[in-house]
Order: sequence, then C-alpha cells, then structure tokens
Amino acid sequence: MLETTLSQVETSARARIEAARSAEELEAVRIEALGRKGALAQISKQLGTLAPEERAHAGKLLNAVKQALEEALAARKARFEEEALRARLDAEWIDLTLPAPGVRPGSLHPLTRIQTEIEDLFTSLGFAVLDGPEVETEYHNFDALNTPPDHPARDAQDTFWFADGNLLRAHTSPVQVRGMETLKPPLRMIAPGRVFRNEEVDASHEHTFYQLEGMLVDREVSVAHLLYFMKLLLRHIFGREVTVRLRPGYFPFVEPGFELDIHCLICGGAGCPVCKQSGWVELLPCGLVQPNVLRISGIDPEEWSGFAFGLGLTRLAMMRYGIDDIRLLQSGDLRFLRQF
Ligand code: FA5
Repeated sequence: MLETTLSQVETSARARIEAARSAEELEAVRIEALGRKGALAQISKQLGTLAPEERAHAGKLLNAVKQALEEALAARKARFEEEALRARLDAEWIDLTLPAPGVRPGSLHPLTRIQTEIEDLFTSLGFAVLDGPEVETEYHNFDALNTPPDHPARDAQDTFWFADGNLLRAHTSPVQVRGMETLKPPLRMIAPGRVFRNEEVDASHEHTFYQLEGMLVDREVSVAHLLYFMKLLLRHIFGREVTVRLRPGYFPFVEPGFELDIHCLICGGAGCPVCKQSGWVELLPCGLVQPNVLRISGIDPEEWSGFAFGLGLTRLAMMRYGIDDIRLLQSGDLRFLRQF
C-alpha cells in the first residue's frame, strides 16, 4: 500500500520535474514533493503506524525515493543553468576580429600628405630635412637674414613678440641660418614647419600656417639651378604642368629675389576670394642667397653661392586639393577632414 503511494508520488514528481519550464516551477515541484509539508513528509508520518520490520523496509524505500527525486531536481536545475548560460553567451557573442562598430579609421591631414610627398622628393635629391624652434630669437628670424633694423616685418603688427625679446617665428627662413650654423657647404636642406603672423584672417590668410623652406649652397649656383628645382617641385606636386609666373620679389635675404605665383586652381584664373580676384596665388618666393646671409653664418660668399625658397605649404595644399578657404584646414571639422 505504502509502496504504491510512494511509487505514484515518484512518477508524478518526475513527470512534473521534466515538464518544469523555469527554476520557479521546479522549486514548486520540490516543495510539493520534498518540502516540510510535502508528499514524502506526509508518508513519513504514517511510518509510525507500521509494524517495526515493515517500518524499516518502508523507511529505506522512502529514503531511496527522496534521494532519487533530489537527484532528478538537481539534474534538471543544472540543465536550466546551462540553457540560461548558453542563451546569455548567444546574446553577448561578439566577433573580436571585426572592426569596432562606429569607429572610422583616421586619415592623414592634407598638409601632412603634401609635406611627406615633398620631403620624399627632396631627400631623394640629397637634401637633409631640418627642424627648428617655433619660438625663435630675433637674430635667427631677422638679423642673420640681413633684415634691416627698421624693416616693417619686425613691427608688432606683423610679428608676435615675447616680453623677453624672442618671437614666434614669422617664416621658416631662420632654419636656413640654423642649417648654415651646423652643416658645412656644400649643403642641401629643407625645413617644413609652422609659422605665425599677426595677421587679419581671411579665405587665404591665417595667423598660423605652414611653410617649407629650402636651401642649396654650392659652387657657382645660378638662377637656372633654382628654376630647375622649382619646376621639378611643382611637377612632382601637381603631376602635370601648371601655369606659373615669375616676377621680381624683394626679400632682404635673397638677391635677385623672385615671386613665383601659380594660376589659381580654385577658380581657374577667373578670380575668387582665394586669389583676391587676381587669378594668381603667391606660392613660392625664392631667389639666390644674399652674400651677406652667407657671410653672417660664416660661409665665404667668394667661394660659395646658393639659392633658397620659402614655399607656402598651406596655400599649396589649398591648390592641390581645391580647398577654397584656408580656415578649414585648422578647423578640426570632421566633415572636412573625412574627405581626405
Ligand atoms: C617669406 O616668408 C620668405 N621667408 C620666403 C622666402 C624664403 C623667400 C627664402 C626667399 C627665399 P612670404 O611672406 O611671401 O615670404 O611668405 C611665403 C609664402 O607663405 C607666401 O607665398 C604664401 O604662399 C604663404 N603665406 C604668407 N602669408 C600667409 C598667411 N597669412 N597665410 C597663409 N599662407 C601665407
């Protein structure tokens, strides 16, 4: 009689354990079968009414059923946990080899690109790439470049001065001086870098922009050598012939000095804010090194001569990439930068 009841309790509990769809349902089954007031507890109370030898037998049976049900519950519970873990892993699975969503790869700034191209060209021609300080001495920025004491460029309206007499370099030409101080002629150097001017900002003028200086000192250097290198440079950058014009230009550190202008590539020469409606953009002032400049830096102008140029790197980037406002280059605007 008791055996039959036990067997029914076990069969029904096992069926419900298998049918349970959640940990809560499983717990309900456990309480009903094995809890303090559960089915097995009720049966256990009846054991007292049995004869001693029957009681021992029934007690063993009861314990066996209890143990079997506990094991079935534990097994089912383990399956729930495994299923839950698998569901979580499925939901959280990520492919670590995929690029992170939403992160765009960066790109080189147009100025960096053009600077690297020019450095590659000139290093292949035997030029050293030099660096110089952005905070300069008056000597390197002006005096050693043969600039007269009353030259307007020294004015605070053009140059940013520090209280101690130093200044933010207004061009990359002071690196010529530093180059001559450290390299012995014959020498070939370029010096790309940031320069600063106390300037009214507009579509083609920044207060902070980039230039690329170049200098070659050797024996019997002529204007023909200068023009050869300038043409090579422009062809390398634009990959085709571009219309240029050469006109006399005055800089205290070159003699003769030239302004090399490029036909404005923004408007095709028709006139726009970048070229100030003139159709031409000042790009590459240059000339033969003034003998005084050599002499001041300890190079004998009787023996040595040279050419120098000061490329407007920022303007060149504008022409090359068709950028119609110089302010875009330093704006940090991602919509602009993502085009490159
Ligand atoms: C100079 O700075 C001379 N040091 C260049 C030089 C070097 C001449 C060696 C001879 C020998 P200039 O002030 O013209 O020259 O500037 C050179 C170039 O920098 C200009 O042709 C122009 O392309 C660029 N530039 C000048 N001012 C600005 C500005 N405010 N914003 C952007 N680019 C500028």
